[in-house]
Amino acid sequence: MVLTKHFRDQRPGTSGLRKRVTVFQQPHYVENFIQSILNMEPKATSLVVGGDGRYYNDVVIQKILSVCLANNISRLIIAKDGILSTPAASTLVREMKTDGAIILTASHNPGGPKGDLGIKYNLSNGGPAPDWWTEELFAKTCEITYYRCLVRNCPDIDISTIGNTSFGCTKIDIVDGVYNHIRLLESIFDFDVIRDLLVGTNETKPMKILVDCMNGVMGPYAKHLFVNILGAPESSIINATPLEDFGGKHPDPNLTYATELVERMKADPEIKMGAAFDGDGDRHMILGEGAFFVTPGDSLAIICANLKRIRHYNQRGFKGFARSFPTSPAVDRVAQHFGLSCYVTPTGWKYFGNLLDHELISVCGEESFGIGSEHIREKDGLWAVLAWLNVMGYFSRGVKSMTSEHWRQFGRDYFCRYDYEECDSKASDKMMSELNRLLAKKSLVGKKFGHQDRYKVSETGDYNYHDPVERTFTLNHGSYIKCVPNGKIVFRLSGTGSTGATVRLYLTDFSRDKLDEDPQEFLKDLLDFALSVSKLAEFTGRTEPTVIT
Ligand code: G16
Repeated sequence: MVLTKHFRDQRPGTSGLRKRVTVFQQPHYVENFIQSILNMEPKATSLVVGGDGRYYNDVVIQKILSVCLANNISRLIIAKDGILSTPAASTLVREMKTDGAIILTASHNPGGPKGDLGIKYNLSNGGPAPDWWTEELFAKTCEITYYRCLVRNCPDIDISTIGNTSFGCTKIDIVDGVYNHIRLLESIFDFDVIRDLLVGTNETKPMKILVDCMNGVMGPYAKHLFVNILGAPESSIINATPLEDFGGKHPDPNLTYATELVERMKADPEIKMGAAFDGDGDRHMILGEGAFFVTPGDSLAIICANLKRIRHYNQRGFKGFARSFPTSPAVDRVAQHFGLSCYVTPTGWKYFGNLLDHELISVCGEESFGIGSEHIREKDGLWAVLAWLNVMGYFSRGVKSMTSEHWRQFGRDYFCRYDYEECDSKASDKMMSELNRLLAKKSLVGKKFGHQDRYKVSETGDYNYHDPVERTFTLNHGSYIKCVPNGKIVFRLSGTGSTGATVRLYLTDFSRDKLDEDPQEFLKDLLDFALSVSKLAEFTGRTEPTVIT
């Protein structure tokens, strides 16, 4: 038993505790947090442990094992070398029926000694712990006075070889996380259809794809799936070696950071589909010929519109869909078309858990490049890419043609997100509270703006969510301005950054017949209005965003 003092900054954000590596390097910091998790789950007897392989993961994993062993957890399932994608962790929890998982990931945030690290806890359904749980966890981190761990100088547990071992009364399974997850995906999709697409048949030539693993956890998964199983050439996979610092890159699959993929697709029109994953493999980006960009909102809608072409959903049927509040409503139109419900949740995958567990929805997604389904309780980059390939194989169509066809049928939802990263926290908080005061007064309602008064403000406020399963309310999940006919502006502060504040500004609009406009041009009037109402430049000093997606 080690006596300790509490840290005041261990409140989890949108997706677990994310901080600079240097914060986790403080003595007792990791052990306090892990002991607090175990104090939250005193009956837990079995856990999955793994992470995205970033810098300092190896040290943290040994600390986690030490605390878990000293707390007599009876079964630990650990990924070989500690490297496990977040969707594979969710798969293992569900298949091995463990009480939960401790997942080391800061997802798309940069890694390395000066980068970020994260720890999150998933419950026995395989999904991220909900708000009430993380709030109680935070309270436990504030009360902690001691933790248990193995004696100092105890040698590290060898996690480099697959197999079973034991330590005291704890059974330890070192597993290959790739295998279980891909086997699960094989039970959902028609791999023969995808193989024919990628390898070609007597009548069709092979379709060239390029998959960018961004030096994150996905390299081994992508090689095994696309090359060994589905027959694509090895050259289809790039940046496939997991690196502690992601090769100095930002492992975020968007047009700004997946530059190699974008450049190579622009240079080679023979590459018909591009995909990129983030550091822990739950996010993905889809590109078509010439680096044609599919917004995540469209990707979600197109997959949902074509679920009947995917074996699992065709056989079992599908119940409903869900999206986060800032995500474009493209999927709502698909739900309406099928006569199904589309739930709108706050930002963060944890809000989909109840809807999936109670079989209210089959597929859900967020604008931040995350889509997933009922098969696990995390977003799943591989699942999304396979869904596209399966449907493309079914129709023998490319990404661009499928997207254009979707717009012709449903109309086009234009979407842009502007991120202003590492702003001054106090200034950003002030901007948001002034904005919320203004929006609560409703004084903007009725105001016209834009070219030829294109928009009229119809509603303003801060988004509150009513969970239909738990019947609880969670408040203040995005300051919004809705406009007729179809415009929407949302501001919120990120809950995953590690320094300063990231202001996110989301813009959406819809057109039934203008299908080929430049999104930034189409949304320019909304952007100008959002910037003037929020006084963003005045408060933060920022005149340009750091990332536009
Ligand atoms: C961001 C995204 C959310 C996402 C969250 C966690 O949160 O906006 O949609 O759920 O990251 O995603 P991941 O686990 O891939 O990091 P925030 O609060 O930074 O906007």
